[in-house]
Amino acid sequence: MRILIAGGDGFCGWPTSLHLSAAGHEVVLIDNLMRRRWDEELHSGSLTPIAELQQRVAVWQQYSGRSITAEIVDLTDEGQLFEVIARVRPEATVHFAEQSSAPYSMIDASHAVATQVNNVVGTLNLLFAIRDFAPDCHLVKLGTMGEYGTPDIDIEEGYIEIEHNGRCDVLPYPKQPGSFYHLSKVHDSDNILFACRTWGLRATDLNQGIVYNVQTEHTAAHPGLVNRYDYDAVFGTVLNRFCVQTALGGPLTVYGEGGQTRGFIDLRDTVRCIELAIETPPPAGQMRVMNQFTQQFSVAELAALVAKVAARKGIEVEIRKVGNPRVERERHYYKAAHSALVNLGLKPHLMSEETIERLISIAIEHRGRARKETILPSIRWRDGGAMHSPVRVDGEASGEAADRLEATMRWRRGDSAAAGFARGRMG
Ligand code: USQ
Repeated sequence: MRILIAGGDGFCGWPTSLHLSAAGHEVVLIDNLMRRRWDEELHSGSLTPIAELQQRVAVWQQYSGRSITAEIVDLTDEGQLFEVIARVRPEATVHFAEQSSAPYSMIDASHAVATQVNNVVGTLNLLFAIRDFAPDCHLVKLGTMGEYGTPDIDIEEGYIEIEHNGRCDVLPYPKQPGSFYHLSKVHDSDNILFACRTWGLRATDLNQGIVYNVQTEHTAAHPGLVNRYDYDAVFGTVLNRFCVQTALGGPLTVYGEGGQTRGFIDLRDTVRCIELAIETPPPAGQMRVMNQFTQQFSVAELAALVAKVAARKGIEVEIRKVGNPRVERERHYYKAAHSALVNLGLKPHLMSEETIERLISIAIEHRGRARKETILPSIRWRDGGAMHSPVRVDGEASGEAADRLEATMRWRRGDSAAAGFARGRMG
């Protein structure tokens, strides 16, 4: 199949591009390299050294004998995007090309606006491009479990049957997202549903949980194919962060009570889920929704698991409850359906001590590259104020902590290159 992968240079996009190429599909990868620029803006970066996009693609060709076409395209540039869709006429498009960090979207007004403009405008342009140039194309869109929030009832896969005043209908499941990033995904879902209903497009919205692990068979095959490993407070996700924190001597930063419960998925299952979705397109006019995660854990459970695996490796790591920068429920009911992908054939890689041990080992191998000052959260979501965290990461001098605070305040005043950069994205 001819598959366009938007956002193919990122954490999920790159391994998915390799997986689909290895499976024999014709892959055209588009990306605006924004994820690498956010690293520069935040003075953070992947713990693992990652090759430039064109290098990666060249290594893949040498290693596998298969080619991936890579092009620099920004989805918010309607002209660029329309040209590529009209030329490639993809049979399926996988859309990862979004700002994916909740904390990034909560930094200040410019970052919230940049997130929503990038995500909502990019997706809208893609919908119009598909309508006009490839109307049979199956759009496979990465949504997020965070669209649902943490309601006090079971979460379904996209839709819920509701009985009201004696009548019954199947309606989109209510959404209570927890950040401007998660909200951008809700807006996307509404726009996609509308486009399917109005224009007869076909789409799958994959509400993905928190991805852990950094490797797939293909990214581990060659140093030039290595995937990113994020651990900073803005882009790093919780389990991967705990593994890097372990490698750096701790502590494991549990925000608040640690009862926050979420759906989790191994990166190896992410790439397989995308493949399963592509192989089974919904009929024209339908937006199918599948919850893409395999297990639920609370943050405290994960911290305990990582500490246990660390102890087995001879590393004592402290679990520390730190002030929660976010506004979220720290103890709550959580039960979310996730059978659709299993019904399509997914055989989950359930969370194992081996995977965690491997993540810690990779982190130890590259710990010299870690920027410790990026680990602690610096922005309070409630009011945008700076966190005065009592936590010290090993080796962090108090001067560095003060620098971080000062950088945060500069950011908030809007006189840094970072804020200017975010505003520039809107123009
Ligand atoms: N948390 C900690 N300590 C940390 C980091 C996080 O306790 O050091 C907690 C957070 O407070 C939160 C939970 O862990 O309750 C998850 O945080 P996260 O940063 O791992 O994930 P999140 O911000 O929810 O976002 C990530 C991805 C996003 C994706 C989402 C799926 O960055 O792209 O959409 O996971 S979901 O969470 O299901 O919405």
